Formats: sequence, structure tokens, C-alpha cells
Amino acid sequence: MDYRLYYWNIPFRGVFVELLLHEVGASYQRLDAREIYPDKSLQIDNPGMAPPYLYDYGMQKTIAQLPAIMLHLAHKYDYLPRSAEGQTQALKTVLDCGDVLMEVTRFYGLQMWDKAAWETFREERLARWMQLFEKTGCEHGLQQDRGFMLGSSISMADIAVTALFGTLTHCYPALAADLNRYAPFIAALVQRVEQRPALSDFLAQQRQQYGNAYCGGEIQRSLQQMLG
Ligand SMILES: N[C@@H](CCC(=O)N[C@@H](CS)C(=O)NCC(=O)O)C(=O)O
Repeated sequence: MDYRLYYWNIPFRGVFVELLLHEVGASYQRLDAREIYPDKSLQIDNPGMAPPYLYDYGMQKTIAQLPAIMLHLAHKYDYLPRSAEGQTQALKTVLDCGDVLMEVTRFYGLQMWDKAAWETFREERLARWMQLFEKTGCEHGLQQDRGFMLGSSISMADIAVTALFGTLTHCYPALAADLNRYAPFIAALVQRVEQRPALSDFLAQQRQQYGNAYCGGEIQRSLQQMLG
């Protein structure tokens, strides 16, 4: 066993880590976040405020914060571009994805969506986020039928973008039209990545298990009301 992943029974942030673990062929056990959060949060190494947490058996330590977990795995399994600039862009892409998660869930349900706020967000910020990922991909040669976010080989950026938009459009199919409109090459990339042999069975099984559960809680219901 290579890792333990502590997360909730939803895809949301956990699917980023799980896709990368499957992509690199690492073995892991998935455990409920309650095993650590909140009571043991301060007892682990590198304590983190909230899940996901990844325990690395090789290091015998736990890592928190999604972008740090992604960077840790990407370093170990060579899922980063070679250049320093490329590595910065890969981290930036994961951070962008995390920001989109926060915005879509209104900072994890601090506020619920209403129609007017949702439509404004969808038309303005979500559309701009999609265009921004598309632009980055195009700057690195991404095309309809080939290429990756940051160049000719896959990196953690592709896994993150797939975890973000593949999950969003699976859980809220109405958003597929937005992605096709504002980021057609990203939409195609997400499909290519989801079909990779290491990932397709895992995704099918996870989607069967979770249905269209996304982020859980009241905010998931609020999103469903907007997009249902
Ligand atoms: N910045 C952290 C955020 C972690 C986070 O917000 N986790 C959510 C689930 S995805 C949670 O369980 N939050 C509970 C809390 O913040 O107390 C990361 O990227 O990992």
C-alpha cells in the first residue's frame, strides 16, 4: 500500500487526488475524513485545517491542502513540466481549480445561491474561468483532438482540470454546454483524460457509487436547484 486518502464520500476535492493516484498507478486506501477531522487534526504531521489528507507510507507523514498533495504526487511520479515556468503554471492551474471550487460552492455554503446571483456568476465569472483555462491550453498547443494543458505531455494540470470540469459536468450536465461554448478544447481534453485506461474504470465505478453527488450539504442542494 502506498497511500491513505482521508476524505468525505463525495468527489469534490477528493477526486483530484484519486485521479492522480490512479493515473500514476499508486495503491491507496480511502478512509473517511472523520478519522482525522476535526479531533485529530492537530495530531498529524503537517497539520491541515480540513480534508483531504494524504498519508504517504514512504514518508510516514500526512500532507494536507489539495495543491500541496497534488504537487507532492506530481514531483514523485514526474507529472510536472520540466521548466521552472511550466512547474509554476502547473501549480497555478491547480490553485485556479481550487478557486473555482470555492466560487461554485460560494465558499462552501457560506451563502446559498439564488437565481440572479447564480446566473450572473455563470455568465460572468464561470465563463471567464473556462476561457482562462482554454487560453492557457491554447498557448501550449492544445487542440481539439490532441495536446495537453501545458505542452506535449500530461501533467498534474490536466488531471486537475479534468477533476474540476469532468466532475462538474457529470454532476450538473447543463454546464457541459457552457464548457463546450467557452472552452471547447478543454472539454475535449477532459474527455480524452477521462477515457485514459488508468482512469475510466475508476470514474465509472465512482460515479455509480456517488451518483451526481458533488460537494454535499445544503450548497449541493442549492446548486441542484439552480441547475436541475
Ligand atoms: N484549502 C484546503 C481546503 C480544504 C477544505 O475546505 N475541505 C473541505 C472539504 S473539500 C472541508 O471538509 N472543510 C471543513 C472545514 O473547513 O472545516 C484544500 O485545498 O485542501
